[in-house]
Amino acid sequence: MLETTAPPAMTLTIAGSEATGGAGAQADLKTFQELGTFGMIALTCIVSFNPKDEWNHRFVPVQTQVIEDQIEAIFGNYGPEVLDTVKLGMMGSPATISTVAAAIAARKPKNLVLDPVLICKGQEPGHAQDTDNALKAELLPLATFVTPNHFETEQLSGMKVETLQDLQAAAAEIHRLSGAAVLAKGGVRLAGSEAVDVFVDAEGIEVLSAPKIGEHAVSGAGCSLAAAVTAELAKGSSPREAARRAKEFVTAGISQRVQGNTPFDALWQGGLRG
Ligand code: PXL
Repeated sequence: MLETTAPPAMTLTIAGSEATGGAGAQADLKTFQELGTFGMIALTCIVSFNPKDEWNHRFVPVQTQVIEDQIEAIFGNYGPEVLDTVKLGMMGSPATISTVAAAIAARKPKNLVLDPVLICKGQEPGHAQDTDNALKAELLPLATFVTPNHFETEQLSGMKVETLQDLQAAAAEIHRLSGAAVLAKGGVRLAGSEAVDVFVDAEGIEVLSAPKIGEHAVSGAGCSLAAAVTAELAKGSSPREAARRAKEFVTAGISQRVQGNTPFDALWQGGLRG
């Protein structure tokens, strides 16, 4: 007799490719798999770091029709009752944001985790500002969970963040504006020996803290954190529990980071394997 086990929880990321495998959809898919879910990708753009130009990001958008086609294929295969948890990563342009916002609004997944990736090294500031505005106007209202980094927390809250108290106030403001659960990342950007993140939902605020591992940001940490939240929500965790587990996943992954020729190391999603 064939042994049958319960089917895995399903997870989708709508995100960009980062070819070296540190960040983006690659980090998301590895995280989804590592945490025991069945992962899928609808690709929004392709980023290729340029070793001949200080590792700046070469950026190519995927045509909006092709983004729609991928999402149609995915939800055609697994309806919203089966696939109820979606992560949004790098969009890269206002046109992509509008396309994804319409596709998501039509399907209304129960959990929508927004990693509000605002700027990509090498993009023009004007373009980044348009993307920032579109993200705030069109995607933030749909999100049930949002994971801004230090810079994105300042942008979304309109507040300056220099201390843990500032991070708490800004995270609470983003929660107030969006209604979403917020996991605002202090990471290595706040002074002190601890890497501190702030979680806020309707039940209140919680500071998540782990000893810093070095003083440099690690590529893929933000993507993996939001993807781990996504996987845990898909498996049925509460937002608060998902935030705690995601922090553990990322801390372990940073301690097992891999080194290449880029000036930043990459998180290894297998960190909890021991
Ligand atoms: O870490 C943000 C990020 C997200 N998505 C893609 C990226 C990056 C950073 O390089 O390339 C595709």
